[in-house]
Amino acid sequence: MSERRTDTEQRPGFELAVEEAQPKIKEPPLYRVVLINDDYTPMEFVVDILESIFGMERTRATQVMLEVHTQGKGICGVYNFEIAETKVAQVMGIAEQHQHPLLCTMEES
Ligand code: TYC
Repeated sequence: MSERRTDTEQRPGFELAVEEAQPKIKEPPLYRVVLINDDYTPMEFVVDILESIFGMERTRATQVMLEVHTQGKGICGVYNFEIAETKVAQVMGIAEQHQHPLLCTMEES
């Protein structure tokens, strides 16, 4: 009985082309933590927040606060979901304790 072979099996010159599968996992998304301007929260309070929660030097914290003040919003940092969410909660918690209307949000980057 003759042996049956197809082009894609055993004949010389008909090797199978092997394509590597794409990895099925994606990098986790990152989130910008954003401060929103308002007319009531003291500038000094915002600078303190940027230093204590976002680890900024005073000069950088002042720049970012002024950017928020003049542009309406500004980025405090970019983090994974859990860290961004924690920072937003910390900012909102401290603002609430001091009865300032400061708003902080996160957006996918
Ligand atoms: N606009 C505020 C003021 O004039 C200062 C301020 C800056 C408030 C940044 C909120 O996210 C903010 N006192």
